[in-house]
Amino acid sequence: MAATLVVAALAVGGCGSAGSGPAAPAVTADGVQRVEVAVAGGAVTGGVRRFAVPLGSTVEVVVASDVADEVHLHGYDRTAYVTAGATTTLRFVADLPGVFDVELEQRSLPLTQLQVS
Ligand SMILES: [Cu+2]
Repeated sequence: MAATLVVAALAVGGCGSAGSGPAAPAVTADGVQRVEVAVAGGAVTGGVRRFAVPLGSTVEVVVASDVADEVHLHGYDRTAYVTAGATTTLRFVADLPGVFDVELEQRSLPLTQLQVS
């Protein structure tokens, strides 16, 4: 659980273009695209990344956070609340193509980007 702090190595934040293209999420046994994000100390552990998910697939964005906030998926306009020290899962069908930001709404903290195509 309490992994090392990789955050500092990854330079300053900002929703940078991740450089090396989108990553592939984990896929569960039942075909769900699973993107996991952890927030600790006001930053996304490992940095903000973009994930490519297939159009029409079921996606779960799993957010673990050390602060309470609202997880907001733009474009689809879906929200899920997370309490401090807990995890929340935002599950939806990716039926709208494009690139969509996920953020901690109250802090305007970018969490990840989903590229649906
Ligand atoms: Cu938002």
